[in-house]
Amino acid sequence: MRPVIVALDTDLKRALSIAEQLREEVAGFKIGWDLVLEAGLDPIRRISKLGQVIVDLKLADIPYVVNRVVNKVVEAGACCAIAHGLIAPSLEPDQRIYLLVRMTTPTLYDDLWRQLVPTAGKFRGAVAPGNAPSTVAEVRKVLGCSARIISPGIGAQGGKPGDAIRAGADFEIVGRYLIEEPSRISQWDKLKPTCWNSI
Ligand code: NUP
Repeated sequence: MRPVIVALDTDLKRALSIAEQLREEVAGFKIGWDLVLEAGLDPIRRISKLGQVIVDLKLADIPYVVNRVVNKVVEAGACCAIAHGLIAPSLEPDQRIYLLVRMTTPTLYDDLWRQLVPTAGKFRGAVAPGNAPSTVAEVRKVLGCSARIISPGIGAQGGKPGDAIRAGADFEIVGRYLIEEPSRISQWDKLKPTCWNSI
């Protein structure tokens, strides 16, 4: 198993074919709006039979609604879902939620992410930018191994395979770079998660 989560931002047919191809090679898959808008919960049900699934709808709502959405995707087979860090103050501790603390693109998180990092310890883990390894290193320093760190931004967004893991992440989230050419998974052959062995 390589410490990689494949972001399946593509159509369902292609997503299923890539998941079949990479199921033994990777830690899991990430499903977002693309597949959910195409086919509802069905992609979550089908792909979670092939590996662990994180659902990335970047939730940013009141706890009542967030909990209902998380319940639905977990019942469909996902391990967990990603929520925006800005709503962390109103959420109860929840091992089914990954907290987005800073994005791979410029956002207002650039000014406040350090405030959010300690609260990520109440959740399954933090999502931190793999194309900014110094941020990942700082998140790991604060959290220790108390929570997972998963990092997008590798390949199409400038990060190099292994950059985030060497900085302290457990798993790198990779979309286009692997969807275009799944054999690139061999570039993660020698890498291991920093703290956690499952997503
Ligand atoms: O800050 C973030 N940046 C980001 O790209 C938080 C994310 N969740 N993502 C997601 O990671 C994005 O929605 C996409 O599914 C994936 C990156 O895809 P790619 O750039 O590797 O194709």
